[in-house]
Amino acid sequence: MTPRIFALSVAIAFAAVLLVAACSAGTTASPSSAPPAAGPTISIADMKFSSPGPVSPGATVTVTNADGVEHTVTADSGSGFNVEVGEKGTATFTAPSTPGTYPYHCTYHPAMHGQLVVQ
Ligand SMILES: [Cu+2]
Repeated sequence: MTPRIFALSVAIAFAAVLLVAACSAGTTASPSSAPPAAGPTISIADMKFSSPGPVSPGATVTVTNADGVEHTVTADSGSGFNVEVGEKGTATFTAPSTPGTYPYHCTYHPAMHGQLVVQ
């Protein structure tokens, strides 16, 4: 191998390493910059809760509020969860770690009721 070809090989190998490094940097960086994966979501619209299916214990539950008024997702009993969601806002809370059915309501609108199933 002539020195010239050797230098060319080294350059190609170096470029390949840079390419791989760039790719892996891209894949490791994307999870933090991308929006969180869609998890269980309680949607509020027209003064009604729309609950997700059963969620895992300790899951992060997202609450979206399409209404022009503030709501809360408040467990009926105990200190299971209680989160305020501003108008057109989004909030998250942590589901209870104990499996069960957790009825909840909105403290501002006592007629609003829902149920969170943890299993
Ligand atoms: Cu409300």
